[in-house]
Amino acid sequence: MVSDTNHPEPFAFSCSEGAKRPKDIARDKLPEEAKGSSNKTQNDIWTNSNKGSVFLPPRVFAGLESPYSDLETARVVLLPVPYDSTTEWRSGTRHGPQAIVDASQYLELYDLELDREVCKVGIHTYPQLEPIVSGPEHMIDRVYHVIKGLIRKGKFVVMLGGEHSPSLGMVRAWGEACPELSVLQLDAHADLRDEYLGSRYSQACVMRRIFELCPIVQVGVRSLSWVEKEFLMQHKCSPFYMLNLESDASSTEQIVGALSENVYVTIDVDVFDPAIMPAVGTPEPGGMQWQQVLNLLKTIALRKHIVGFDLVEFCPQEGPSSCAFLLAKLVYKFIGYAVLQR
Ligand SMILES: [Mn+2]
Repeated sequence: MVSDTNHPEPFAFSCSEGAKRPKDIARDKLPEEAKGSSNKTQNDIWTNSNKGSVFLPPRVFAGLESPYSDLETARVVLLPVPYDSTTEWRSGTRHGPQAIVDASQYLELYDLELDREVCKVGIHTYPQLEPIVSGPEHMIDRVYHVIKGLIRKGKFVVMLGGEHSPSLGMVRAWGEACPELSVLQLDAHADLRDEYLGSRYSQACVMRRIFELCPIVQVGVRSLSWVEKEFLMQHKCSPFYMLNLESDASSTEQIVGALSENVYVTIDVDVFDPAIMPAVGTPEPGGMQWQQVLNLLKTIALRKHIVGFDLVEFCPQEGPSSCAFLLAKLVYKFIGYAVLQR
């Protein structure tokens, strides 16, 4: 865990040929007892590898190795923020970042759609950011300072939550670095309350605080309070509600048109339909489908400059392991769209 931008290289792999993962290349280097047809489980192999220092447990996104995982040369930095403090119903989003990194070991590094090995842009997995328990505003500040440092290094930063409130730290940092920033929010909920359970920095207030910084475009919303609806009407804002997305084929054009040139994207994974993404703190029926989300992100990445994104509110213990894999794939594909397409 770290709390600032100066950290040692978390892993030092000795093998660096091409875009391969440790499990692709290391088998012939395993100690004899970890090979062969014995009834060794994967855990046994990790244990044996610790003895012989053959390879390390895969705690890096997609199991990437040097040079593709090196901080200095990576275009992309993944920042895991296992913070989960203001969730009101099903907690456990603190386990989200690790579950995504673990599932990412099973990604194919070649992306059929983009016809590229996306990882060759360099994806560095930053050590998990240590939570602060004195309140979400302090955690938001910590995220803000780390992101500022990574922006100075010219990185494309992807935050893996954790709950939604630290997204404010990301937007604050990008708002200072980028003129005319707008924020695209994919979410089942509006998150526009001024205060919730005694805090103005609760995850239920995150988009209200972001709205105070820059324009927001909300997509996939299907649940909000009357007070939030009134707030939207007062400010002459209207989300792209789930109801309209389904019936209006031109909504993608309208969403693109509502965004400024520089776009930050915050994805609350409860925007997906609970049939494919039940592993969230606050599931809402009737959400977006996989291909629908990909098509939207791809179009926006083609037409706008995506500065960074986050993926929040994933609560792995509430669903099958396919959820973690879906999100690992989403992270990988969206990096491809945002970094390779323009
Ligand atoms: Mn939500």
